Amino acid sequence: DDVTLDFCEPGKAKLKGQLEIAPSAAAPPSYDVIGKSNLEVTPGGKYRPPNCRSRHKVAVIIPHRDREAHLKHLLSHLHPILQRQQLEYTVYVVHQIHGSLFNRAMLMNVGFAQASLDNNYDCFIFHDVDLLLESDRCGYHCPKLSEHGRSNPKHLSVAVDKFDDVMPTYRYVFGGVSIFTREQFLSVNGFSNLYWGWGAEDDDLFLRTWRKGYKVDRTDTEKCSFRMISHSHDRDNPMSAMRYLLLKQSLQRQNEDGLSSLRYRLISKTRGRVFTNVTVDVGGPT
Ligand code: UD2
Ligand code: MN
Repeated sequence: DDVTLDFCEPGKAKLKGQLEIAPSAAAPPSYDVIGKSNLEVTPGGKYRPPNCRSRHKVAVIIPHRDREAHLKHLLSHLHPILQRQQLEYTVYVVHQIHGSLFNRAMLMNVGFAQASLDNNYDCFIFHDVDLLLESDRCGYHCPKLSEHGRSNPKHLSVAVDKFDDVMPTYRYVFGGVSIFTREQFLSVNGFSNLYWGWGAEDDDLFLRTWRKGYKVDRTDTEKCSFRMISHSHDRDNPMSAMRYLLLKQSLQRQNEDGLSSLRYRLISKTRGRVFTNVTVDVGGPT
């Protein structure tokens, strides 16, 4: 931390409000182009405001496989927003190798663990690769440090415009984009590691969150709406047949299944021009 600088003033952030979103059918910019439009972002996809001290140290964690076009769209959209919001942040892309079913939740846990090895982030944003924010007045951060003690995890993607159709939201929805402080995420023991394939890992996290005495905060998220880039079901992410069974046992497992039982093989960790890439083998269902 540069303690010689004054804290950033939210009122001085140069926000734009409603944002333009390029049609997702358009070809995404290359990483090179994204880098050139974000010259203050340093290798690994890191940024800190040059003239003030950020109140937030954020790690953005994006689970990924075979969605590179979406990743480019997201990075080119998100980097400028996070800089305008005066955040100190790093973008982590956690990439699962081929060979088994996709495990979104486990990739989030890996992202948390790997980011924590790099820096003392106080805030973690778990972010689908295909969600584009529609207004930069939606804050990508945790409550202020002084409020951490009594704050709740946040669900940001309350309104998702899915392929020009509004996605049904239910009270316990927690997928898309969610935000935890370090303490909150440790307290719920992260995500479950057992959800292979599509579905319910986000509902599981919701239950874990309530079980540890938190509520899911959506109070200041009226400015947070998203556009989901059009996509079909991924070949290696079929709907999980086990998902409801797993969900039923969720709370009995919570303390043994999660960050505390996370095992994976780190294949590589590299600092790319606009993100830190963590490639992992998380195994497969046993
Ligand atoms: C919903 C949730 C999502 C997750 C999912 C069920 C919202 C807005 N989204 O999204 O958070 O809970 O249901 O698992 O509520 N991914 C890849 N490669 C793959 C498969 C998935 O990169 O082959 C990643 C990628 O970041 C993607 C995310 O996993 O955005 C979720 O998968 P999805 O987009 O197919 O799921 P979706 O849109 O039904
Ligand atoms: Mn999606």
